[in-house]
Amino acid sequence: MIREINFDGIVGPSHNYSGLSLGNLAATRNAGHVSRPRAAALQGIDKMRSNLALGLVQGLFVPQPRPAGEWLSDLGTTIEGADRHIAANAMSASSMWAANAATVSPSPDTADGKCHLTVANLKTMPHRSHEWPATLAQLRLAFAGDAFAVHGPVPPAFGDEGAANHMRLAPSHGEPGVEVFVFGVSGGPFPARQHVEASKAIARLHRLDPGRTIFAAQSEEAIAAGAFHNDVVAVANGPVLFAHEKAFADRDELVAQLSASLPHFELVEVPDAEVPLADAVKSYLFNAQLVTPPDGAMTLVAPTECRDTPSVASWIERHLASNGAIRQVNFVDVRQSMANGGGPACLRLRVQCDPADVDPRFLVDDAKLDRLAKVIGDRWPNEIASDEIQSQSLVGAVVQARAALLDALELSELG
Ligand code: SUG
Repeated sequence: MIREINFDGIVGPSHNYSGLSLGNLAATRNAGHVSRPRAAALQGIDKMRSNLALGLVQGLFVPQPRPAGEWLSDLGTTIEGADRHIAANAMSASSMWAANAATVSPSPDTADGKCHLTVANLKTMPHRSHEWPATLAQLRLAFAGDAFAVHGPVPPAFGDEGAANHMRLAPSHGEPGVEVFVFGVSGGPFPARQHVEASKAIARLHRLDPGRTIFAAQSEEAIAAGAFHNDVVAVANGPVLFAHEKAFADRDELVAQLSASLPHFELVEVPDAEVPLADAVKSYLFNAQLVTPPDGAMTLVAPTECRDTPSVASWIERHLASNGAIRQVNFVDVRQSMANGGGPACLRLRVQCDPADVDPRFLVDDAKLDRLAKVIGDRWPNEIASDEIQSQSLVGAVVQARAALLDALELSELG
């Protein structure tokens, strides 16, 4: 049976704040701060635990090899020899944000009845541009059977940032849906990271029905306000689109298209007058997981920052009291990731498929999370200061920590 599985990226042992993503306001603000990789990874584990407790199916992706040796070698250098900026790009733990791993079209939407995944090229930011080969290796292992078609990246002339710019609406997960690809044209002072050429290529490769595929531009104002991915200002689940009023360049057109193609389409829109764009970006209200647990009560898994932002906290209170589409809000503490601009939704890739078709090493239960928490507690660095990025002892600890995790998951072949 088709279920939604959230695959969370485990926060890697090299998690640090290097201010590498122009247009990502949190990452820029926290550049140079001391990071806490162990706490970061344990926050991620706790989020997975609370989603399991909701009755959801949970999966994981493992951190990538850091330093990124092949990338450094292609640049003719090593982690010891590289200048500080290149070294930071090679040590980033950014693959934790699994929403940028791939774009996924489940089997009910595709002409060949397979679940298609295209690994994101992430070409706009140097530290993310070298993620895709290790991501692809993992996707090919996790989704190996005939039920899946795993594609390489679209050519790097065209930026693709994966599921963070893709939304699927459907009456239920197992029924044919409408796929919305959101792209950027201009971001004011910031780059538009998702290009329409890439989105269209993915829709073709995934063999989607053009009649049930929508391309919508992000508003320039949203990108300029810090919405470097669409999932900072919008999220969909089932027939519901939860979005900020200013998320899209042509909001009316998108709403008209969705209403025409999806019976029971429901828009939960947050007006700028109630939650200004700046508060939405700061709190990551929309970078939440909008999920349907087995009891059917649509739940928003939102960062604790939403509780601490008055305009957002009151909007949530009003929505719950009004008996709106979102019936419940669970707050999760992912502050270490948030400080780099990654909320609960960034940390997961949604795949709607039969869990029996997935390599079980990528699925978790509480017992497996206990084992992972032990490895993380024993091996992950407590803190990383920005001047430590190239230190031999840190690099050694990062390599060994990852090896211990792969060993615990019996995934050493990804070594
Ligand atoms: O690509 N931050 C990530 C955050 C990604 C969030 N993902 C989604 N919205 N789906 C990025 O900007 C910061 C790394 C640093 O600066 O050290 C970073 O890469």
